Amino acid sequence: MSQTTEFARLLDNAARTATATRQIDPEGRLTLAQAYAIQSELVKCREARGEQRVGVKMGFTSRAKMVQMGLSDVIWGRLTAGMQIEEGTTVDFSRFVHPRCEPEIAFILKKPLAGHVTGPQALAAVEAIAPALEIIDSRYENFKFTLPDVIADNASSSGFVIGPWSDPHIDFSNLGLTLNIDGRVAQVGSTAALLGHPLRSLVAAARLAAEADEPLQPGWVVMAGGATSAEWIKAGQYISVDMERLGSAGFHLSAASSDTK
Ligand code: OOG
Ligand code: MG
Repeated sequence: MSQTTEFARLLDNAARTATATRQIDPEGRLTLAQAYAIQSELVKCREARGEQRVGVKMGFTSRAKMVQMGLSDVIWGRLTAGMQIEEGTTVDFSRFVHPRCEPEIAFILKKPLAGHVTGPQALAAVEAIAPALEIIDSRYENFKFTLPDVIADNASSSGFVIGPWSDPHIDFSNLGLTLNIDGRVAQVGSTAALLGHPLRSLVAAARLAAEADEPLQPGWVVMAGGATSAEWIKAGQYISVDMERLGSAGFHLSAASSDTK
């Protein structure tokens, strides 16, 4: 078995069983290309189980996230249907290792997009925008990783929630937002935290998609990245995002592990 396959299976297994694993590259020796090859194979394991590819997520597109995690390269991960959590529903807490949640803005595309594009070109491919939440759940012990580690682990992606879709032809460059836990404000921010304008995150996604030879597809969701630091979330909580002009999105975490022990 190649090392790529070995690491992809290790991480896929950790995600499926919600069990933390050791870092695969604590010294950061793997190249980014090797790390993305592991990610690609990991996502193929999900697809082999029948999960559809539904989009991409961007990581470290805000200073708050770079500072929180100590990494400064913009990265991406692949979203599959099994990660989507319907707005307002309850998720089983036992599916996570040590989840955190962060407020994001999501794009849904109406045209393919790849390569070096301008902001207006990227916008022309957008069908709609929405307030969103991402649940990140690093498969590594103590949520600790190097850049190759987190890339291989599909950029910590675990779940995402999308709120109401809006026309993208409004100025969404600087929309105020809060991340709320049980109705209390936990983080305050703005969409401007995303590279100065969230559209720049989509521009970066188009570039990374071209480099990976995987053009963004019509119907795909692009999660632009956490606009604030992520918050630890616990069983029984209700987590929501409120975004100026675009509205809200939220979900519940089940009270405790609902397995029948
Ligand atoms: C890595 C994923 C980063 C974001 O929005 O910046 C990310 C992590 O923080 O574990 O999802
Ligand atoms: Mg994120």
